Amino acid sequence: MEQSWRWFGPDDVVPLQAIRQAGAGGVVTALHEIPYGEVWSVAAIKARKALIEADPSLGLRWTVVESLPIHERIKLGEGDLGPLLAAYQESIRNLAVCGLRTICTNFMPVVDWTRTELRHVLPGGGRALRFNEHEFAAFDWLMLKRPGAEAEYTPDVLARARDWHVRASEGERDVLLASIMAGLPGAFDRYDIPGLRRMLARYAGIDAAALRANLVRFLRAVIPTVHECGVRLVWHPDDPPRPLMGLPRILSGAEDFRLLFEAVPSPANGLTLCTGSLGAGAANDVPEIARRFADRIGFAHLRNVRKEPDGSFMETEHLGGDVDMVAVVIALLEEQARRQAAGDPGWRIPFRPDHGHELLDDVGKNAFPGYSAIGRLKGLAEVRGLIAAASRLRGLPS
Ligand code: DNO
Repeated sequence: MEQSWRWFGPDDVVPLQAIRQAGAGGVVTALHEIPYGEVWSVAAIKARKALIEADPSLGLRWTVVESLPIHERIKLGEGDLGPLLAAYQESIRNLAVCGLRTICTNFMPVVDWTRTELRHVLPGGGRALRFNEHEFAAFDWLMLKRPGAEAEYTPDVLARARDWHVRASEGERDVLLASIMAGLPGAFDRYDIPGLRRMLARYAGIDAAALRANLVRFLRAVIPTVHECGVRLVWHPDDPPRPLMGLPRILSGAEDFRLLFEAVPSPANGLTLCTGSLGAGAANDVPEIARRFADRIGFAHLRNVRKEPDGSFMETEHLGGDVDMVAVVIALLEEQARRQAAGDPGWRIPFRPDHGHELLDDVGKNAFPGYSAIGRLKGLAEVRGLIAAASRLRGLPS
């Protein structure tokens, strides 16, 4: 498997040298500064590539684009989409010209990954990302005051949400809003409460079926270009894999992926196996999803979560949560072996240690939430050990 590492570009507090020290060779990045819907020019892509390759002693290579974001109007199916679809296709062509072949994206409306706590203190002083159902309910029901929100939570969660809301200071409420909005680094909209209400209003008529139709419309328009360019578009699952704030989410589990690949069967239409996102869904058997959609997997995010009965979850150590990481890695190694036997020159699946705790000197460094240096280094090291052992014991190429 190809060890890689997410880097947010020149503003990332974790520098390229750290990637080398962690033992990864692949860089996962994006032109975060380019607003959604605008073309990524060949010049801009080349400049970022040159930065990654500037020090040959590091041996780094830009391997995966994460993400080439999809404009909200495409998800909404709003207005004339022609220019936005053309811009997306042009960016894909430009990326392909520069040698980039794996492009990750997602179809989550309004907000990307969502947590209520970005720095939950762990025993010993490390920090982790966490989703507290009652805090999210407090936000949705009592801060956003979304009509109908109350009916979507259990009485117990509502009682704890009210309690949290009564006790929370103005500052704590602001922190909750900022945590929920923190999902997307780079050039994107962050909403305040009135802005979020306006966005939700635009989605008022859009249920899961309508959103899915917009996804399929987008794919039918762009997949021919993706395919022609020899690129694979790999869909990141919803995180968490469930509707939020009344917004539908349609890439949350096996049935969603079945529908996606049935609607657009081209092999250029692929999957980012994000074990942590999928793992937060009570109904998701992640190793089973990995095996079932193995041939679609173009990229993997390996991390773990521990679910709690009320819908809350905690980001755990990479091998420590509910997801059977051993079984996932074996599924990926088996798929690699299949690709190698079929003569696919790109048989190695790129993966990155997704998120890490803030550990030791990470604390206070203000890295993007989840993207600490030492925490990810630890996650990568653990997964690397697992890959080495599993490949040796199963006789599979690593
Ligand atoms: C979170 C990430 C996601 C991911 C996008 C892909 O840490 O895994 O934000 O980059 O959803 O489009």
